[in-house]
Amino acid sequence: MKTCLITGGFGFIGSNFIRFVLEEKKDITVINVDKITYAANPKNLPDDHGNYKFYKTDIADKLELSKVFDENNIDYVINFAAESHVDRSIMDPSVFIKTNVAGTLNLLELSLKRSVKRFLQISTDEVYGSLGLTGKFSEKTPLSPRSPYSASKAAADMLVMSFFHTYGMPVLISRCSNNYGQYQFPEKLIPLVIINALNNKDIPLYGDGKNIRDWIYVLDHVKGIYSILEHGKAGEVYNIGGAAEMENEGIIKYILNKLNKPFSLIKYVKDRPGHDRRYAMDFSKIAGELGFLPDYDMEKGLELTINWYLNNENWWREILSGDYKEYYKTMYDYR
Ligand code: NAD
Ligand code: TDX
Repeated sequence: MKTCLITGGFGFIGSNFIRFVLEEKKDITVINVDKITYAANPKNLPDDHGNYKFYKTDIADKLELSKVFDENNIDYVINFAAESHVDRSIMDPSVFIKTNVAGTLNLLELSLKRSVKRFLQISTDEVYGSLGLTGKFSEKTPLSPRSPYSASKAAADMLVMSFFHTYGMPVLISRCSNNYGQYQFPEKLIPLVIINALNNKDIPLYGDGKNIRDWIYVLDHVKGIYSILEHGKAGEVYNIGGAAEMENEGIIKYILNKLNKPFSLIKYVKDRPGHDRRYAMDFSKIAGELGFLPDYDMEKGLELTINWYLNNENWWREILSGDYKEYYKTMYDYR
């Protein structure tokens, strides 16, 4: 039996990853450490599973976090915990530094002290900055973050690598493109479009709508993360991608068509400051070294995602009725 400490396990990607591990990997015990921020939802995981323990702990609180390490013999650490929304980082950057940078440092220090066997940092393509119409991000692309969110993630990546070079700690970093799928918080583009369309509400499209994101279905990301944990080489960075570049306007129109809703719901609004124009991932390294290839194309992934939101209205209606209302007003009312 191995013990894997997973932070941010009640969030979108973390919960999908934990569900995969509990269902598929019977020789792993999961310790989920989550602060339960606005983005977390304990209902993202069933509460009747074995091989699982939860701690309501802030990774930025080193003393509390050290208790988790004291009480468990941890073999692996996977750090999903983060403030993850670019727009929120523009409104209020400080918590991004606290969680994404200081929290990661706490995890690194405690993991080093306990000689964990592998430390996997879940990073993002956004650390590379913004592309023009051509080219792709490879692991050799210099870091050039442009939002407080991506700057905090880049800072964390650098700390992680420093623990490899300075202390010889067995760290790994994955950098993935934009995820979509089941259990994604409605502030992000794809669930926001599905939910607003179902409610016949305006869909805010930033700027000229031509920004491009490279999309990946969350279960492909989960698969990539597991392959890095199992077979990745310590001290290495691995890009993960879904080979699915799309303009924001195109993706919104695609979803509206699927839901039989009119394009007149689209409302062009003021652009996001510093809005990255295009992301595109070269993931040939993980494909060549670890045999990773995405299983879901955009058509299949979106069909599964749209159906999930159609079948899980209670899940998102509960979120919409809480603090999210206030957030939505602040973010969009005067845009
Ligand atoms: P999310 O916002 O849905 O979930 C984040 C989780 O982390 C929540 O459960 C939250 O409560 C928890 N958390 C936040 N601060 C914490 C703290 N101080 N201590 C403990 N727990 C804390 O995020 P997500 O979309 O699931 O992203 C997970 C990770 O993947 C992040 O590190 C993000 O940067 C990275 N990532 C996300 C995407 C994407 O498209 N969503 C793409 C690439 C990488
Ligand atoms: O209302 C909106 N209107 C709009 O036009 C929102 C929420 C977004 N957008 C645009 C901005 C982006 O070009 O859609 C695109 C996607 O936006 P987000 O869903 O906010 O994602 P993005 O900013 O690309 O970042 C995401 O991918 C990388 C995740 O939130 C990050 O956590 C991850 O690291």
